[in-house]
Amino acid sequence: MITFYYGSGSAPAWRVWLALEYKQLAYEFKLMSFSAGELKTPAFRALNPRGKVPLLIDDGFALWESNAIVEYLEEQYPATLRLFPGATRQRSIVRRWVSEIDDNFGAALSKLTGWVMWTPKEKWKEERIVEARQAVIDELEYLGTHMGGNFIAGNAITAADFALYPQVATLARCDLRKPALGMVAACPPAIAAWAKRIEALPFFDKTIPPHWKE
Ligand SMILES: N[C@@H](CCC(=O)N[C@@H](CS)C(=O)NCC(=O)O)C(=O)O
Repeated sequence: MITFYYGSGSAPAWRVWLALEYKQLAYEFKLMSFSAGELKTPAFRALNPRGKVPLLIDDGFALWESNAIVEYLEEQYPATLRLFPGATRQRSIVRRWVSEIDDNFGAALSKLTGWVMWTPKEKWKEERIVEARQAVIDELEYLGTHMGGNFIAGNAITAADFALYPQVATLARCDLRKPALGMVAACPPAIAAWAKRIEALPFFDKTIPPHWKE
């Protein structure tokens, strides 16, 4: 039995949720509260000493780190829909994309969210926000130009799509907090169309972070 520990709004946790749903695996869903300190309790730290989500427990086996979890699900449940399909080279391209997404788009986005989402408005510094915004837009352009087809690594859904989507979705949250950013409007058409493809997946609505629906 799989137990999935999740925190609302966490992009890495969302990527695991998308993978679980895509693979149609049965799991128990544990919604953890960041603000109530549920990830820092001794009981949770006994499961994940880092005190973070996502965390997966599968028949007593505890695993954290979203990318490791998605790869684990792929290998442990080979009869499910594949997220690393094809021959060795195609799979290596998926893994390359996942790394590229985290190291480049993810890094740029985390600067922007740091300056906009997690800095009190009275401490905002316009210069560094403008710089971080441009770095995210540059990465979006890169992704839009180099994606392999209808999806990031080609014409089939792979782990690369689920690695990226929650981070792209976070752009709308940045706009909510600072509408002048216009991050969603700045998405290249190829990325906007790709996001719509992910949002059209039959299980997608279920995975929207619960507090975003409020
Ligand atoms: N590299 C990790 C990142 C996990 C992570 O940073 N999780 C955050 C939420 S996005 C967390 O649980 N933070 C809780 C805390 O630091 O208190 C992964 O991909 O799973």
